[in-house]
Formats: sequence, structure tokens, C-alpha cells
Amino acid sequence: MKQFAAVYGADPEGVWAAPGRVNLIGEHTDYNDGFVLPFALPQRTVVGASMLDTQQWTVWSEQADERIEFDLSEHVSGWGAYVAGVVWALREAGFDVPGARMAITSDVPLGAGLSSSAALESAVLTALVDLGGLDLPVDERPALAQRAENDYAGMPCGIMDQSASIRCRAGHALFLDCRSLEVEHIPFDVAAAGLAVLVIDTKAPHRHVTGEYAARRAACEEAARVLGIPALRDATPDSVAAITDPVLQRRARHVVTEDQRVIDTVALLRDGRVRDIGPLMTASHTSMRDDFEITVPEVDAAVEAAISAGAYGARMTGGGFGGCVLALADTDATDTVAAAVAESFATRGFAPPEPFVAIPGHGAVRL
Ligand code: GAF
Repeated sequence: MKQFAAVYGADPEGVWAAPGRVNLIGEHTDYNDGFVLPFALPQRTVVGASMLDTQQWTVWSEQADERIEFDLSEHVSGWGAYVAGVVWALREAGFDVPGARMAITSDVPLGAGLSSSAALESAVLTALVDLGGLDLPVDERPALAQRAENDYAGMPCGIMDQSASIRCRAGHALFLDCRSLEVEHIPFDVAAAGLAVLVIDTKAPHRHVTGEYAARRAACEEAARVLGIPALRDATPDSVAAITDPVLQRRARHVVTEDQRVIDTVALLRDGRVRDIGPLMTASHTSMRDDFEITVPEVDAAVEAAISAGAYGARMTGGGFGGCVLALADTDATDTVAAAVAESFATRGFAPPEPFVAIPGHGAVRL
């Protein structure tokens, strides 16, 4: 890895990579013990690393253009929290983590809702586990990376993004049961169906993301408490209809209907009916807009323009309050859809969106 050699004057012992993700459907269901269906992107975070014989970590990031050093006595903030958080979480789990020098580079867009932080955590985790020969099975790694983000970096996320970055397979979407952590790799070869998933980065600045995310999570937990169930995974449309607080009822209704949409999407994909998932995607967006209230004008405009231009379905992906929209369209219609969104944005005075076609990639690997 040329960056490692440039910073440290030697080749790394190894190079590891972990991808960003888009979520096809199943938003804000993960921390409700529900279902999600993400796939990994080809864009990924790459970590070159070598062991040190002291319990110290030196980390250089190309994107941050910064080199940090820490040991076990310090709490690191900023981008380094995702690295130091992984070291901390591994130690909390009882592992003897090796000290290391690392060089990190990434082409996962930052702050676009494509899980750049999960990609960083997952790449660092995979590197440290391999370097140290730690006995941590792959299916137990996402919870550890999530712990780094929850308890070290302070973001109360669910387990979807780290699971996608670590467990996805190329050409497949990951059907994850966030309660049992069982996965099924669902073939998702959209190109073979003459289709494409267009990702449109709306470039909308994220507004109050962590606070609003935590508020949604708290509302879901409160709704489950009111219903006397462990998590909203266990609610039904009828039980949700009986919640008297109108806001809690809407939040819970999103989760219950969204879980069902994931299950319905998987059933259609198993039948090879890719085009037919479009209406479920659009219904998911409507639910996020009206019931969960996590969309912003830019993502609503992008969804509307994409559908008017012929997309079979479109929805915001990720935690919300900005970020990216997915549109499912015929392969030869993606330019038309992208142009329609750009025109809509120009008319409204929004910054130009950035579209790209997403190909389902592979989870974390040693290169
Ligand atoms: C963010 C979180 F990190 C995920 O855990 C998930 O809750 C998602 O928002 C919403 O589906 O990406």
C-alpha cells in the first residue's frame, strides 16, 4: 500500500478493506430487533497495518490528512474515535489487541449516509483481528464494531451497517434478522434483470442527525414499553393502532410496516421479481416521510423526480435527515432519472446531486 510506505517508510504487514453500504429496504428497524436488507458498495475503506510490540497505536488518515497516536490511557475523539473505539471494544471483550501502525484511505463518501464510519470500524477491526490472530468469528464481529460506535464514539446506532460492511457478499443483498443475527444472502443481480440501482447523493447537509436519531430510537423503545413487549419487532398493526399517543403511534407504525416491507421484498427477490420491489421502496419512503419524519426536502424532491422520470421505486436510504436516495430503474433509464433529479434540484435552488450506479460488492476482506 503506497500510502503506508509513504508515511512509515516500509511496507505494511497486511492490507484490509471494508465497504460502505446502501440499505435496499428496512430503515430504523435494526434497533427494534427487526429486519434489514442492505448490500455492500464497491466503495471501501482500506487499512494498511503492521504490529507494534507496545500497546500503542499510530494512525494516519489520507482523508483527514492527519496522523494521530494514542495509548490505552486516552479517549480519542473525531475520526480517530472509530479506530480507538475498536481497540477499546476488543479489549472490553477480553482480547489482547496488538499495538499497530496503520494508514487509512477511503472512497466511501463521508457524511452521505453510506456508512463511512462502519466501513472504518470494520476495516480496522478486521485488520487488528488478523494481525493479532484473535479468535473472533466473523458473525460476532459486527456487534463488537457496533459497541465501538455506541459506547466509545457515542452514536446509538443499530447493528445493520457493521453487519453489512462485514458480512455482505458480492451480487447479493444481506437479509439480516437483527434479533437472532441470522443472515440469508439474497441474490441481487439487478443488471441481469435489465435494471440498475441508482444512488443519488443529495448532498443535503445532515441536520441534527445524532440527536434526532437518538430521539427516534427512544420513541421506539417507549412505544415497546407502552405495548409491554421486548421490542417493536413483536408489535402488530392492531396493537400499534391502540397506542394513544399520536407521535408514538406513527413511529411504531413505521417500524411494523417497514419490517413487513422487508419480508415482502425478500419474497419478491426470491421469486426473481426484482422490478416489483419498486412500489415497496416508494412505500418505505412515504412511511419515513410521514410516520417516522426523518426525510428532508432534498430527499423528498429526489424521490418524487425519480419516480416521475420512470423509476419503478425510490426511497431514502440510511438514518435520514439528508444523505442518499436509491432509485430502481431500467438500466438504460438511469441517465434520464439522474437528469430529472438534477433539474428538480436546480429549480429548487438545491446544490447539485451526485448520482452513481451501485453494484452489490463484498464485505470486509484481507487484500
Ligand atoms: C444508521 C444506523 F447506523 C443504522 O444502525 C440504522 O439504524 C440506520 O441508520 C437506519 O436504518 O445508518
